[in-house]
Amino acid sequence: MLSAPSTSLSTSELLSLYRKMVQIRRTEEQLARAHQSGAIPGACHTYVGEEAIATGVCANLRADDVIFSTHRGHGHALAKGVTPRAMMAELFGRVTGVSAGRGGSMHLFSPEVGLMGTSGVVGPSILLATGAAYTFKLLGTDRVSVAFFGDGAVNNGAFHEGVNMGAIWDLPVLYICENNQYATEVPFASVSKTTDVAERARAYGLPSYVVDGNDVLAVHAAAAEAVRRARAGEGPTFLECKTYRTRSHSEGMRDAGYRTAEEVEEWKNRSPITKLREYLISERLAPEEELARVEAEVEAEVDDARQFATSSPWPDPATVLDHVYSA
Ligand SMILES: Cc1ncc(C[n+]2csc(CCOP(=O)(O)OP(=O)(O)O)c2C)c(N)n1
Ligand SMILES: [Mg+2]
Repeated sequence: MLSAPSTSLSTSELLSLYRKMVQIRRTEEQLARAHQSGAIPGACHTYVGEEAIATGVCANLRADDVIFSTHRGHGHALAKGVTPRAMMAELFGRVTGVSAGRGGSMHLFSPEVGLMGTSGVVGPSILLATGAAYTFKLLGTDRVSVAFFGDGAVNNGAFHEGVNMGAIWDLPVLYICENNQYATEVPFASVSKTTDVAERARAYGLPSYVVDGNDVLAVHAAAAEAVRRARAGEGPTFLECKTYRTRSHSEGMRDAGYRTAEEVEEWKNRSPITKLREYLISERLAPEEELARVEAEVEAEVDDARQFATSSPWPDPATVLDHVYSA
């Protein structure tokens, strides 16, 4: 497993990773509460516990690089530069949302910042990111494309077609598998004889690594090298980030019968946010007061986003056929 025992990042870069993970966590805590109160329609899959992956990967990307996300995409969107205001307003169905209130949680699109979409369909992010990387290569640019996907996507044909194609054409793409060990209620170990997805990917002939997905510094370091390779025309990299979601599969769903309370508790204690916080304090990279200040600023930002979302107008019913290609 790749780890990052020491880091070359500056204090301000480290604080920015911390701020982003806290922003994702606080935003989703608000979203979960709003969903429970009935204020958010549709599904809401939170990324709580997995924040280090989107944060560590996207911190290495430029605005003109693109990411293709999943049904669990709030963290990806925020990490790529969507604001809490635009994201929250979208989940509340308001016209100020990132998709003008028409998409919700699983249809967040913001090409301006390189978010090419969250998606309710498991698997295609792998193919879409491969296609975008092919475009970048044909155009002769040094732009990079990223596919985020879960362990549930790796028995889907898209995985094998996409990863193989990325490898044979040396495309500038990162395959980021967020292995949280369950696909809804199905343990990965029950649908795969090999527990390391990276081992399968390696068979396609691309550099493939297992990374501690709860360690933002390990993810950041692995992604930095993968992005460097991609920009230099050296081809794709596969990173399997081992992690765990600590809330139910989707808000409002039962979370019993397929995993134990002890297991969930154990992983809560491995929160990537706590891990970085303790590291920053113990290495004397940031005093406790500074971290508390960041947390307070994020709290205020997310409160403001919630206010903004709930006070924004609904889409005008007269515009219901806008953006519909065939009516
Ligand atoms: C093609 C397809 N098959 C099945 C589903 C139903 N489905 C929704 S989420 C999910 C599990 C996904 O698990 P994983 O990819 O590991 O992501 P996680 O939810 O763990 O983040 C499934 C099977 C779907 N949305 N799309
Ligand atoms: Mg999973």
